[in-house]
Amino acid sequence: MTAHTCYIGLGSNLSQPAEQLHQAVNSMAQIELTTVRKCSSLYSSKPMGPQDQPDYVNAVVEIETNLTPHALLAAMQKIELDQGRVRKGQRWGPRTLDLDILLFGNQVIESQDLTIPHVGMKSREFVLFPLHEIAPDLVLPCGNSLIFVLNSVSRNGLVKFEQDVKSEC
Ligand code: A4P
Ligand code: MG
Repeated sequence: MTAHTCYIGLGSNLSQPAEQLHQAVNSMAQIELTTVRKCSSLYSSKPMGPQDQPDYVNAVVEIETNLTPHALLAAMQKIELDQGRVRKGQRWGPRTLDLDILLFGNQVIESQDLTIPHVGMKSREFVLFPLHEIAPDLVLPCGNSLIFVLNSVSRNGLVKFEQDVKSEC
């Protein structure tokens, strides 16, 4: 089995978002065949999508896993559900916890329920800045460096907290 380095984007804007993210990282550390390697700081971000919802807290975590991409997706969705995620069908609406698989090694995956790299990641400041904090030299599967992509987006009010998403990282 091959170990893959993966990046997970975390977001929450309901029910004590920072706490939701801490708890999610603790749960990720319990996933079989998976190790949490690095955690970004927490970031406060303006909502993308409907504006009549609270600001988000976002972070990015690096993990190493021997799971398949779909097994990892299932593990992430279980954590979302365990933390009270209710899918109400509103696109980009408020949520207790959203866990997106941003990158899975250098793989490109386009299946019905899984797209990697994550569709929106290249245009989202709340993904790119925390990702750059923990992986400054990253090159994306498309061949562009992360710093090149990062330079094309605005911070859009993104603010870094002093605190890490998980102090043990
Ligand atoms: N799916 C496909 N690819 C992936 C992937 N790489 N990682 C599928 C995770 N899931 C993936 O996701 C819908 C389906 O996407 C899943 O069933 C899975 O099979 P979902 O989590 O149920 O729905 P969603 O999150 O509401 O949809 P979506 O389009 O993923 O929302 P986004 O794009 O995650 O946006 N504003 C700020 N500031 N910060 C945020 O974090 N997040 C959102 C949600 C809106 N606005 C935000 C933020
Ligand atoms: Mg999602």
